Amino acid sequence: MARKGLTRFCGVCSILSVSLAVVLLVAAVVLGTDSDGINAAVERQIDEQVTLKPGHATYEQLQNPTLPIWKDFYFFNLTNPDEFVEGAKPNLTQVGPYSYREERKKTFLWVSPDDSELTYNQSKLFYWDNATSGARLRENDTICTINIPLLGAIDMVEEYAKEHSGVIGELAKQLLKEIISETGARLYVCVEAHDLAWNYTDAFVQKLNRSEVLKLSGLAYPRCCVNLQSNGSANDSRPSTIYTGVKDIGRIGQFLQWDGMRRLNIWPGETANDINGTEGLFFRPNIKEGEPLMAFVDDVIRSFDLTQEKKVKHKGLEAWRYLLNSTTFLSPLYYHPNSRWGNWEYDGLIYLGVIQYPNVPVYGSQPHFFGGDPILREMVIGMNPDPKLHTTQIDVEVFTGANIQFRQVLQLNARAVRNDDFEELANINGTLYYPVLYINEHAELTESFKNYLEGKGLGMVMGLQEAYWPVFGVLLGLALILILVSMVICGLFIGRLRRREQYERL
Ligand SMILES: *[C@@H]1O[C@H](CO)[C@@H](O)[C@H](O)[C@H]1NC(C)=O
Ligand SMILES: *[C@@H]1O[C@H](CO)[C@@H](O)[C@H](O)[C@H]1NC(C)=O
Ligand SMILES: *[C@@H]1O[C@H](CO)[C@@H](O)[C@H](O)[C@H]1NC(C)=O
Ligand SMILES: *[C@@H]1O[C@H](CO)[C@@H](O)[C@H](O)[C@H]1NC(C)=O
Ligand SMILES: *[C@@H]1O[C@H](CO)[C@@H](O)[C@H](O)[C@H]1NC(C)=O
Ligand SMILES: *[C@@H]1O[C@H](CO)[C@@H](O)[C@H](O)[C@H]1NC(C)=O
Ligand SMILES: *[C@@H]1O[C@H](CO)[C@@H](O)[C@H](O)[C@H]1NC(C)=O
Ligand SMILES: *[C@@H]1O[C@H](CO)[C@@H](O)[C@H](O)[C@H]1NC(C)=O
Ligand SMILES: *[C@@H]1O[C@H](CO)[C@@H](O)[C@H](O)[C@H]1NC(C)=O
Ligand SMILES: *[C@@H]1O[C@H](CO)[C@@H](O)[C@H](O)[C@H]1NC(C)=O
Ligand SMILES: *[C@@H]1O[C@H](CO)[C@@H](O)[C@H](O)[C@H]1NC(C)=O
Ligand SMILES: CC(=O)N[C@H]1CO[C@H](CO)[C@@H](O)[C@@H]1O
Repeated sequence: MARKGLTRFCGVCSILSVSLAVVLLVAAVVLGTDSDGINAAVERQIDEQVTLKPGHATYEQLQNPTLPIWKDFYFFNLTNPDEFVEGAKPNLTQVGPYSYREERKKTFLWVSPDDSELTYNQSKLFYWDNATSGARLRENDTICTINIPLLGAIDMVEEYAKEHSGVIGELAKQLLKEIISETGARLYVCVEAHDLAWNYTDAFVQKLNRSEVLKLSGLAYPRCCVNLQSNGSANDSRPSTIYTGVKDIGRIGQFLQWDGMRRLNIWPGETANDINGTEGLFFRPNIKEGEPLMAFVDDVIRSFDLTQEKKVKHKGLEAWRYLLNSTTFLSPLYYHPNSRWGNWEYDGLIYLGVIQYPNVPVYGSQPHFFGGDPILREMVIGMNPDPKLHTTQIDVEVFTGANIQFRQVLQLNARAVRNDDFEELANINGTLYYPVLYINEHAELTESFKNYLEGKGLGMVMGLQEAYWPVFGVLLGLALILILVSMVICGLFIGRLRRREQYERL
């Protein structure tokens, strides 16, 4: 009787341990072969965590970003203005960074009833930061550069004269010449660094703005001042609407409406007027290898294609590095898809005249014409392109899609064309793309932003990912041990039974 009980106990025991081992084995095999399934489960968890809802990191970051952002200005100071006026190549010396801390604040105005769209307005303010500016640089340093409003006014009057041939056109030119000589405008201006970056005026600009005659002919300058950059989002204060990711996580952060517009109406090509991509501070989560992204850059009022380059690591966080699509700066004369953005002659530029108000002949490029036609660098003295400094790169954290570090660079150039009617432009050698300044808007991952992301669920996700293979190993090991143990126990037991049976038979 006791023997029977013992046999049954042992049988149950080994059946149990074998089935547990089988379960563990199956779990390990599932984990090993169906890592996609497991990853999908983790991804769903992340998707849910990053939607723009109160309490989520993305929501808080959108409203009030804690990753510190700076906008740095590097000016190309004209050191030989008198020779330049006489026809010499401009000799430019880079001075900078003149560094401003950016404060981007959004006021959330409305959420759609199904939580899928969020409407806000935004203010972007900039504050001088002595600590991150170059040593001994001050906002009141004198910077000399080409006279952009003069180039704009001459362009405008020439355009006008083409449309009104004969006396009227000639009169307009004559009037502009009088204003130039009356106000003492020259081919270059020297102004304070702060003012050149944000807001400056002079007698010439004011006269253009106030002249009654110019006003009558529609040629008046519609502003009191020259604003290369705006402090306070003058043009970005009407509401914008973005997707929250609740319905379609793939579109999280993408614009439905920007600054009150669903489409732009400033670019010549249809698709150029689409507002595609996010504002660039975050993208969709779980980005795959090779996946392209788009960002809408409000400073230049257009979208850019971003191309994935490689994985990088910052403070232990993995990120995909994105670069501007290599076609971005190709001349539309040779790369036709770019003609939707207007026209430019040389590789390395983009036309930005349409975003200035009024249209002035301003072109964007990478700093020091990096990657551009060498002709551009030879037009002036002082260009030293460097891929380590002069390209745009955006590092997007692989799980959450948060932009954790970036460098967004843009140089502004004014086009001057030789014009024998105006003595100021009579000594220009053909067409000159004159670099005025370049801007580096940048952020570096801080320890506190990293901790913030980890506290908001990224830590758990990374833990899951890191625990994955160890857990697989432990499961497999346990299963093997259990099988081994039950084999040994049963072996021993069966052996003893046999011996006992043999003994009893004797
Ligand atoms: C810029 O160049 C002018 C001469 O053209 C000079 O007077 C001025 O000090 C320079 N500014 C800086 C910041 O070096
Ligand atoms: C340009 O200016 C720099 C600094 O003022 C000077 O060292 C250099 O010789 C100049 N180059 C030319 C070609 O004039
Ligand atoms: C931008 O505007 C704010 C508020 O009016 C002001 O405090 C700040 O100094 C301005 N920044 C610049 C660069 O002028
Ligand atoms: C600005 O920063 C420099 C160091 O870059 C420092 O020597 C200087 O005292 C600071 N000036 C002010 C006004 O804070
Ligand atoms: C420039 O500003 C500093 C203070 O930031 C001041 O000490 C200096 O006198 C100013 N220079 C001029 C030429 O106004
Ligand atoms: C620029 O400065 C002028 C004063 O010179 C001021 O009247 C104007 O409001 C300023 N414009 C902006 C956009 O800050
Ligand atoms: C001159 O500038 C002011 C302020 O920037 C603007 O309101 C006004 O309309 C301009 N004048 C003309 C004739 O465009
Ligand atoms: C955003 O909208 C609110 C409420 O309508 C308003 O008080 C605030 O001034 C607006 N902010 C900007 C930057 O336009
Ligand atoms: C850009 O946005 C427009 C309008 O939302 C859309 O029709 C178009 O497909 C988008 N283009 C790309 C490349 O995503
Ligand atoms: C650049 O973008 C265009 C679409 O605008 C796309 O067709 C092309 O494949 C992209 N090139 C690279 C290198 O990403
Ligand atoms: C004018 O431009 C031509 C090329 O377009 C160049 O060969 C020549 O050296 C330039 N002259 C001056 C004075 O810069
Ligand atoms: C592109 C764009 O919307 N520009 C606007 C900037 O603001 C001025 C004045 O409000 C408008 O006239 C422009 O259309």
